[in-house]
Amino acid sequence: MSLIQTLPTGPLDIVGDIHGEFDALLQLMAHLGYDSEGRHPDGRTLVFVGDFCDRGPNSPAVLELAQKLVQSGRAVAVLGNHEINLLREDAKDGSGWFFEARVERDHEKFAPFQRPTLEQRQEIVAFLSKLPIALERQDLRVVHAAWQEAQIEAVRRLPEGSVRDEYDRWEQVAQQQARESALQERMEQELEKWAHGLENSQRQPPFLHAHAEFEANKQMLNPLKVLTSGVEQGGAAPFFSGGKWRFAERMPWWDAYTDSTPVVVGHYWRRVHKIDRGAVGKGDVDLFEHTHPFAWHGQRGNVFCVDFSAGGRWLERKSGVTVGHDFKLAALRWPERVLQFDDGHVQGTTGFGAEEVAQKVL
Ligand SMILES: [Mn+2]
Repeated sequence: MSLIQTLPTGPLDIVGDIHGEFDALLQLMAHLGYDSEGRHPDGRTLVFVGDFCDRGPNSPAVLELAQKLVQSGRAVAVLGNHEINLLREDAKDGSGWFFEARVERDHEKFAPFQRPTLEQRQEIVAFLSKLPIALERQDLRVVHAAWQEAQIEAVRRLPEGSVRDEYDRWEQVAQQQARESALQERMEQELEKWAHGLENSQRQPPFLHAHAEFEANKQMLNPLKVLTSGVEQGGAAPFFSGGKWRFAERMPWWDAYTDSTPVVVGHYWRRVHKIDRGAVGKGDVDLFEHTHPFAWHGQRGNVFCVDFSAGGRWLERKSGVTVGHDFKLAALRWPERVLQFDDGHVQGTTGFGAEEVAQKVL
């Protein structure tokens, strides 16, 4: 089986990035009308867009339930960038629930969080190793971050289970290219001149050109990376995101998406209310600044980001405000195009198929 697989037939409920928020997932499933086994009286099927884990209080329980639903054939799922980090043992900000090396540092920021037993760890890796990168059928496409035709075609040729090895291989290619083109040397020179490193949020580095070039190269070279963490290009100013200073910024790829098939993604931290992105460690450009919270987006109005930033709930717990006020878990019901939120709120979406191109011309 390929890493690009077929979506089930019938009506779907496409669930956004969960990030360890197990209670929100249970609430959402109940509001959608699923029982705990994932059965729905109207024969609907759950679809997960990835980013099940990291930051939130109970990633093991989320993954255990997802595994149960997927293995019983009652749900399908694609990998998010956070699952790929886990598979590659790349311990990043918020992954201390899984990685020993990160526990202490993450405790301060995200605790309390459940950690998996040895048996759960093995189950998690076995489950994630088998997930596809994208799902498709005639009327819909689902991928974690970006639907890009060339990268989809490259990944279509890769067999199920090959994500970790293929991803590692591309990382090596990027590093080799950097060494051969002296980019690596220029990056080292940049770091010699900047003594504070790239993980100190209080110390903003100058724009490091070689770093920007390397980040963008590394991102765009690797088809698995493009599909699961999006399209990037060298930015104009350094920004702090995901625990480190970065120089390549996310691009709204949907503005160049001209296919007629709608795409549903997660990943991009959309929000219902205005949130302080810097406070949740997202210092980059807000790609939804000029998009209505419930609107379809992109050139043809046929792309929808269903990630409503549940991954920021740790901040609400820390600051003592109502958990879930700003950071929500949502599902997009298809073909109805209605949003169901974990707090019970139901919301229609707007602008599907809107002729934004024509509007821009006017
Ligand atoms: Mn993501």
